[in-house]
Amino acid sequence: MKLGKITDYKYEGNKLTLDYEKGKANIYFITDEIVRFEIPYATDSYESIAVEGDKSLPCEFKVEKTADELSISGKKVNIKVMKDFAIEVTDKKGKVLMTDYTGDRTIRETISVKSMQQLEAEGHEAFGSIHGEYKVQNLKAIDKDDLFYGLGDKTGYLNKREYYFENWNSDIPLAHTEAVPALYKSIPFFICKKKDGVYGLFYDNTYHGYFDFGQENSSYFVYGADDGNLNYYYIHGESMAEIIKGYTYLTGRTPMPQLWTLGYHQCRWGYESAKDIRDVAYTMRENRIPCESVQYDIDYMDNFKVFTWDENFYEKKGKLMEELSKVGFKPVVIIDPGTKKEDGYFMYDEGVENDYFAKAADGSLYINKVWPGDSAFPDFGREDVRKWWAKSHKNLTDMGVMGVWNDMNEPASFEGPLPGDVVFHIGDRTTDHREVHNVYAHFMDMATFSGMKELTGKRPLVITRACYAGTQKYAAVWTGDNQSLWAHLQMLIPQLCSLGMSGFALLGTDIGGFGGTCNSELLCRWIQAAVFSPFFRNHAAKGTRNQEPWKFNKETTNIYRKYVELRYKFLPYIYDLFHECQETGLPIMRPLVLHYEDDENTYNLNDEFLVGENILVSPVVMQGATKKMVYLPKGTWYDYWTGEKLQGETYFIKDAPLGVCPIYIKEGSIIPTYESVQYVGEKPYDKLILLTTPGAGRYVHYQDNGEDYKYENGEYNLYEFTKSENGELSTNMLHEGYAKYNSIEVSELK
Ligand code: MIG
Repeated sequence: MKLGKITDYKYEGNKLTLDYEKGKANIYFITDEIVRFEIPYATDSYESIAVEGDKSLPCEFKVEKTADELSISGKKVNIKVMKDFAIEVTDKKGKVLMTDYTGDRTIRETISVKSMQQLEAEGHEAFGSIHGEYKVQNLKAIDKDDLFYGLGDKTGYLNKREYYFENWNSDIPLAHTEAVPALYKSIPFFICKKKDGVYGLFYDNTYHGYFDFGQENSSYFVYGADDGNLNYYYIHGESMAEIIKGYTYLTGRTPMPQLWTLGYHQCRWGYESAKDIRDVAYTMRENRIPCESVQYDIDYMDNFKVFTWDENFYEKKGKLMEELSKVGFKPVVIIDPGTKKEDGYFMYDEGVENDYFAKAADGSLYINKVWPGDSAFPDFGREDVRKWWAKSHKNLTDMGVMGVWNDMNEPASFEGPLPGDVVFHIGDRTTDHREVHNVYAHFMDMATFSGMKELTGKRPLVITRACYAGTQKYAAVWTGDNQSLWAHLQMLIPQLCSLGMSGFALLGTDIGGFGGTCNSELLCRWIQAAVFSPFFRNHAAKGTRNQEPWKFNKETTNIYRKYVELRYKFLPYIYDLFHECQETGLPIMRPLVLHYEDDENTYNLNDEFLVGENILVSPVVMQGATKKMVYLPKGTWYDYWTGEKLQGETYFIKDAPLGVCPIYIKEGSIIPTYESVQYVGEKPYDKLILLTTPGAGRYVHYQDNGEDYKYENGEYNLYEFTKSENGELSTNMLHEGYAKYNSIEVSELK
């Protein structure tokens, strides 16, 4: 429905209310850079789940009515509001950044109805019709050079232009390719990079959403949602990095993790007994492959009942965990939301007694099947339910559990999807599955985070499969059930970089691939490509070939060890990037375009990434390849393995036999490193080794106890290292509140 012309407006505080001939609209000025646009189709008092609390800051916007339009002038942007709530944003020089497309939707190419029917009769899909008309719909013009980045865990490549996606948290058992429109996560945020300018849009609406970036028609993109308000934030910035800063200002930033969580993790669905876990843990140590955890998948539970422990297969509660903790293993266990329907099982009884579970439309308890069979689904949108769930983690922490891995929280179900009318709540408000689906995991993760924080006093490790925008405040993510395919190794780079640009810093893939059959070459290349993924875990499905490196051959084990050790060496650098993320929201793994926006060669670079600004990784991701075409951006770079000096803005071929992953360090780098250990905590980290490259540079290094919240009271150190052109290094303490290193050494790469 079109709103027609503006008839009146009111400007109060930071809110502009517009009356239209056929409805209303609102504009909220959040900061000089962030403006929220809303057509309150469903409610006039929408409370965001992603954005917590009032984020508005004092800012200046002047509003003027001219003929049929409103002209708004701000400090950073000017905004024109026109009929039908069409919006145009220009920069202060008058260049149009974003403008609504006001024409009709038309398909780029059409075929005859007859051909279409023939195709469909044979089971083909024809590109010849519009994906859908949506209740909430917003079209914006696309310029010839526009590129689209972000949107969370979507498949395919970095640049989303000409692709179509949906937001509906989905557990997809098929291979994740660019033909799959939705995966586990819904993050309705993206950056549009223009030839001369950039902007971000965050469509904060939790209903099933749709994004067509010019596939239907190259002159506009379409955003749609099944219900709710049109509710989007325009985020201004001079660079992509500034947009990410603005977006994470709104939705929050990945908090400081515990240091050990950044180490290596081994996992498999199918470690069916204490013996399996023990064997893997001790074999890790025997092979001298550093490792923090051998994670407990659903097999550890008694009949898949959450917060229980199967003593038949896994021995006495806590015994195995205690034994392995003596050699440095930190217990991490899986938890699913589905709660087994079984009288006498404490979680089910407590949930029923207190009315904590979702209801069917007729008011009866809603039941669907998941691993434990018939199960009920906690109504996590309610605070009392989250408190109960949080407290229930005591069953785990009493055994020594240090990290929780939330799975199946799309929510996934075995007997068809949950119907749209299943009754859930958001706070005290009654609503249904259609609105809650995409935030179900978000609420569950909030509960897990607060429970683990309260019970352990440490920074919680919560790993989640599903999420919504803003979940980065509570959980790390992994990309779900990938497969042992070269295509999935290749996708790791754009997928993690896209999630990174969408606010998620702590993330990773199942190394080696979850489904399917891994082989030694694929595993070697995967550990290399993943060596800087912040969440660093090898995981595989039950029934697949075992994926611990020694299950292949000696060479694989040696290559694997080399890269896990490399990871442990760079731990303090990765940790520093998390510290930086608190301020900037920038991810750890970054696409080159994020720092080299003027360099066209980076716009569609899908097989390289940066780690912070100083390290560039160009892994081999093709079967059989022993050479890699590397692109280095502007500047001087040094080959990490040979010390060779290389000039940027050029492509070249690097020899990369199976044991070599091309890595480059930028000129003037000062990179903090540690000596590799078998696990974090094996020895005190009392020696810092600064890996430097020639050239002047400056670097700030952060150090704290790596575990709890004492840093909030000043218990941390900030070292400022400066290096002059002739290589002289000086240290200045910017903050001193924690035991300092015994020694700081310099090791120059040349
Ligand atoms: O239906 O817990 O993505 O990591 O190993 C499968 C068993 C359920 C899916 C997760 C995967 C995990 C598996 N889970």
